[in-house]
Amino acid sequence: MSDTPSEFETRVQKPKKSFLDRFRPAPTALATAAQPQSVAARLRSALSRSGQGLTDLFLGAKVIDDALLEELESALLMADVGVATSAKIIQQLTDTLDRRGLTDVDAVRCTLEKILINILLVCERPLVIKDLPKPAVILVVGVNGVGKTTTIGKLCGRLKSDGLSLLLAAGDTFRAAAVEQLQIWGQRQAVTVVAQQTGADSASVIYDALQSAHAKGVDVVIADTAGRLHNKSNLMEELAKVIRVAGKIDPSAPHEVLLVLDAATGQNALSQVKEFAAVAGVTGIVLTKLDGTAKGGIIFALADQYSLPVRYIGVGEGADDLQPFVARDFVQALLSQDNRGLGR
Ligand SMILES: Nc1nc2c(ncn2[C@@H]2O[C@H](COP(=O)(O)OP(=O)(O)O)[C@@H](O)[C@H]2O)c(=O)[nH]1
Ligand SMILES: [Mg+2]
Repeated sequence: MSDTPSEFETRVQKPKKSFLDRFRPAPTALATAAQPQSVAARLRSALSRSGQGLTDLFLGAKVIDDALLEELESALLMADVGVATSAKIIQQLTDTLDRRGLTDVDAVRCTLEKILINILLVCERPLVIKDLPKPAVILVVGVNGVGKTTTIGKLCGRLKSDGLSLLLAAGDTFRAAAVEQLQIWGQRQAVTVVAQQTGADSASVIYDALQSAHAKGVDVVIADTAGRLHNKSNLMEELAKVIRVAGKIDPSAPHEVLLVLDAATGQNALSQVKEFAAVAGVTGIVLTKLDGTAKGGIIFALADQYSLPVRYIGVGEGADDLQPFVARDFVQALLSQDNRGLGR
């Protein structure tokens, strides 16, 4: 999709200061910071950009006609649901309308909600650590800047509050700043970080971390990796090596390969899934930055094409801004009419 705002997008532009800004914790906020909003409200405000086209549509609509369906399709495309998946949604909606002869805007909105939830239900498979061997080895992969290290920091907070002991592996050995960034999160969450000097072999850092975790009886090891460009084959080979080396300590490791995707990437996220799945056998997705984009609809295309579990969604930079993915909550937040009122 083009980045130039269309007439439709201009019409639904957000106010300058988003509602979210008032509630998002400062980047330095710790997991213990008071939460002024419920989880549902935070999700609603995070998804407001992606869903605003849809909610505006229904608020303004009086009758169900082809024009409304066309506008709906544009709104889905604008939110980056993608051509094929948008067409499927519209088809399912028109089939239901024809069958049930719906003329009421609210009933149509309800039907749309059900269709959207149904698409996403296949992704609602949370990460359950207790079902994994001990230590559970989670390898976090994805291209540069998508939020891997931040997600690891946030995940530490969640898993620690579940009573699990953790160890982090600073597998992004490309940049000194990457190791430091993970160490800062480790300090905040009081979790040990296994690291080596910049330029060291990433596989060897992860090997050390796994040995240490076995020796100490740690529940979970989370390994960070460098932001591999999915079209750079040497970097992908290095990732394959990390996986082979982890398997020397525990043949079943890694038990979870989390692919982090930036929601704002749009349709490019689909090719990232394809490339990383081929090399690393992705078992789960974390979709980040849903708070800062109007492209949250990419999750429908992901669900439709790959059916991979979406383990978590990222809705901000703070320690509390990681939530397990729940299809109904997500769709309701996306379609919530509160967005409009709250955003003004
Ligand atoms: N708004 C927002 N920013 C995020 C989110 N997740 C990560 N970030 C930011 O994205 C930037 C890159 O994150 P980082 O974890 O370093 O990415 P990495 O290169 O994949 O490890 C940082 O400025 C993070 O604070 C999110 O869910 N929402
Ligand atoms: Mg990083």
